[in-house]
Amino acid sequence: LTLENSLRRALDNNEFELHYQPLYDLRDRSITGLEALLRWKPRGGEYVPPVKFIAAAEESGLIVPIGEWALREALRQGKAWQSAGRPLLMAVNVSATQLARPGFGERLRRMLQETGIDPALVELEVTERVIVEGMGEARASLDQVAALGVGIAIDDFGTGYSGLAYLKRFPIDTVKIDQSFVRDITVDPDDAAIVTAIVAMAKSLGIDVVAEGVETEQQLEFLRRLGCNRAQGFFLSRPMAARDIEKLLGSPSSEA
Ligand code: G
Ligand code: G
Ligand code: MN
Ligand code: NA
Repeated sequence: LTLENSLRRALDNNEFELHYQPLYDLRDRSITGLEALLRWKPRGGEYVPPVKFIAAAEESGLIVPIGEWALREALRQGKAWQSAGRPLLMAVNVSATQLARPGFGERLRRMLQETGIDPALVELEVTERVIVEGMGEARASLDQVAALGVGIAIDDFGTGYSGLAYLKRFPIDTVKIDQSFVRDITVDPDDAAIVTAIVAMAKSLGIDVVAEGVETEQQLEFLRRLGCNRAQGFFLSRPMAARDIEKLLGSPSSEA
């Protein structure tokens, strides 16, 4: 069986799941949102991480139905938590191929309506590739996403060689600093300088900043001192299944 055929079958057999990684406000270490991350669990097998199948899904075009399943499932879960008194930001990765497909904005509008989630609780994560190649349909899709009241985040920020002018030409709400800049931030002055510059620039443009890949307390403290107030990473929390997120959050009434 080719990988493409396996993925096709996985979709038919409902073998995809979403895990969720919490996003934190570093000032009080509260959870402000979640990033939905696709997982494939073949029947009777182990989880297959996205690095093993996203490329094949992109090449075959299967990323479109798989990504659409993931988006709908994330919105459904986000609405369930919204209704349970846990209105958290739900961040969903969307590939360039998905956005370039005509009708993306309309399908998103319908999913918002069907699930009933507050659009202000939804953010789509796109890479700079979307911007670089973002003439035509992808650009139109991003404008429609913004018009629906859904946020747009630039994922892996700083790795895309796309220049910076687009930050004011596109409706960008958030940049997510790529984990490659965070890894050595406490020991590499260049990385610290890059992160400092990103934070300052984003602040002056009114754009939110999230640092990715925080794996140590030292990195976290360093980021906080640089003025980066939001982060995610294994040190704070790993991606986990929905029921484990619920355990982590506890019941909203128990905190009142
Ligand atoms: O979970 P992990 O860090 O292994 O994810 C690896 C990559 O897979 C990330 O770059 C992420 O953007 C991508 N990815 C994860 N979930 C989804 C999804 O639901 N849709 C799309 N298009 N990409 C995803
Ligand atoms: O490209 P994107 O940012 O969407 O990818 C997110 C991926 O990063 C997920 O697969 C997630 O598992 C992974 N990730 C999240 N936190 C950390 C971390 O602290 N360290 C490392 N190495 N990977 C992380
Ligand atoms: Mn992401
Ligand atoms: Na990223």
